[in-house]
Amino acid sequence: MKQPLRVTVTGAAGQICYSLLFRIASGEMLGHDQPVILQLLEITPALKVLEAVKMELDDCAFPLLRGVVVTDDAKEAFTGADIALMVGAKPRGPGMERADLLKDNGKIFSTLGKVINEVANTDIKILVVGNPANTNAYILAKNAPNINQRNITAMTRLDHNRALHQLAEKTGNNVNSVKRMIIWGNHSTTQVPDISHATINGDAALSKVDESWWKQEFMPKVGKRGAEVIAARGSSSAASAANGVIDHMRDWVLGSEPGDYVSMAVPSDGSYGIEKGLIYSFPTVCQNGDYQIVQGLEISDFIQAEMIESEDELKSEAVTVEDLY
Ligand code: NAX
Repeated sequence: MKQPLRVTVTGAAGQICYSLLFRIASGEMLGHDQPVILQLLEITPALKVLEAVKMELDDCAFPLLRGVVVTDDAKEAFTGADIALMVGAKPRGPGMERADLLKDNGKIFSTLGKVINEVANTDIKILVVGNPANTNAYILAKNAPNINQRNITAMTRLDHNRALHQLAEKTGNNVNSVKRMIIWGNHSTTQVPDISHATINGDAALSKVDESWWKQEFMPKVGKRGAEVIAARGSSSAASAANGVIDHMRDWVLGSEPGDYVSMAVPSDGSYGIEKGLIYSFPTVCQNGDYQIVQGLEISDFIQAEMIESEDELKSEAVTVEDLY
């Protein structure tokens, strides 16, 4: 039997985690032969609810779950962690500007970045989910210089999965017949859901749909899907976000499907002209516990302009929060 991996999860008493934790404990994220210890972090007022979540985890009698730590002490939560899922953040309140959200949540990620820098394994794999996810990851990275910077990522896998479904539904196919979907850029409405390289049962996706559909319906639909769910549900996507976390981390650790791409927001290495260091969503392939940005894709002028708009948004977000790093 393998040694247990320690998985730190922040915001563990929240909506997303109520779906996420049980799937990690059942082996869906790291494999059905991989024991785990969950190290759950919350703010003090949420500890009572988190204790109840622990009771339910205990009551599932998951064979792979070797321990659950419940704490409001960030040092305790990140010590020895192999993986960190950074879900905890404040939701955007009524009348709150994006800049206020950036600053408020940015503070959480500068504080936790410093703690991670001090106590975590330097090769810890980090996924930021709490919004604004890309810029929170950027702040975290700047505050955690000792950590392998490649391993500080943000989630666009939910956007990727939303895009797979929309294209599959439109063309009357199963999602698993759609390959090489790409989300470029920021996890925001400037994201670029790109089907230029996608295939459906091996055929070019662009040959199966009208240009007007993918530019005027598909792209805005995917970009605004989060708001559509909020309008219908009264709160933001939770189970589908948890599923995105599972997919992102499972593929990173265990490998993505050969021949397919998965979208991950990762520190730019300058690929496709994107400013180095920005946490930008790229098509990637994962193997041996690492990811590589897919290189050499031909980019149309239309997509290029969209990619730059999303990059510009990330640059301006970075300026808004520059006092946090
Ligand atoms: P909830 O409000 O249900 O849960 C958030 C939890 O974080 C709360 O229990 C809160 O006490 C905790 N928290 C706040 N500050 C903390 C801190 N400093 N340390 C530890 N825990 C802290 O939100 P939920 O629906 O679970 O969503 C969590 C985050 O995910 C939000 O920022 C949300 O906007 C974001 N999302 C990101 C998505 C993505 O694709 N990247 C999609 C879904 C979601 O919108």
